[in-house]
Amino acid sequence: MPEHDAAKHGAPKHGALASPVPPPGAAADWTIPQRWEEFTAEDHWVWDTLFARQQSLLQGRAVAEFAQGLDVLSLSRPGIPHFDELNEKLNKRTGWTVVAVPGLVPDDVFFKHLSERRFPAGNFIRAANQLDYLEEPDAFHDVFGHVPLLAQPEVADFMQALGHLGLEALDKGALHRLARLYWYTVEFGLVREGGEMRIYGAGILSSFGESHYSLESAKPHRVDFDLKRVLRTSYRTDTFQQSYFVIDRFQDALDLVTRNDLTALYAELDRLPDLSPCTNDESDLMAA
Ligand code: HBI
Ligand code: FE
Repeated sequence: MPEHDAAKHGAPKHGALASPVPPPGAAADWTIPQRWEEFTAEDHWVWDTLFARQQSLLQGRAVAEFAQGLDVLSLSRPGIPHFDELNEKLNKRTGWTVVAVPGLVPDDVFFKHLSERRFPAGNFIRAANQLDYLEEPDAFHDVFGHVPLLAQPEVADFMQALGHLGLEALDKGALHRLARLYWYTVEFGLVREGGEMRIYGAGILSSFGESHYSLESAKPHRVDFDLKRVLRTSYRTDTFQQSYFVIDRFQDALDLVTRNDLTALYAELDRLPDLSPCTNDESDLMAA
């Protein structure tokens, strides 16, 4: 269970407080029909407004593959994307499918979907008078923030690997560690591109404030990705991140999760104290 809850600043609260049984109308895997025709003109206006604002802001800030993903999936067309049309393109590229869910789903359901290349997207969009406030991941965070990079083969493989690792960690009572890896990569990851830092984390890509803060503020630590350190570092869901972890290539992230025995790592790290995202001084790390 994530360390803190109550979301602010556009970073949706991940971490399932979902009840164990699917709500009425949802399948056993919590999926629901998208019923795209039921989205209102205001819902589409919210999507278009957030999309236009983020698309211009992310130029020169997001990793190049993000804009490429928006392009190959035709996500620039107005209105909330119709999942059938979106999945036709996405499935051809990396075999992924976006499925509609009512909201947060239980961790086991979430990671099972990822392990089978299905990305659960919240089938609702935030209110027009709350463009920068989000309780749970909505369609804008999930589809704009997560889906474009699922068109990128290494990211597609990485997300599926996290699905399997999530189910494994659940069995081992180590979900909090895998959730940290998910959080500091998929949600709040930074990557080097041509010597510059760029954004690839969905929690940042879908947040106006954090798209600025993550690259420009002097406050947060931006540290080289280190698997053990990430698995030991807690995170906040109610503030902008205090630490960002930077990878050099998506392939590196994939290699890290496929070439390391995470279960053995969990046992080793259980003998060490957790690290706060606020600290960056070696002494804390040396305590390892
Ligand atoms: N459910 N719909 C949805 N979206 C998420 O991002 C999500 C979830 N359930 C669990 C969950 N995330 C987290 O626990 C993981 O990030 C660890
Ligand atoms: Fe997310």
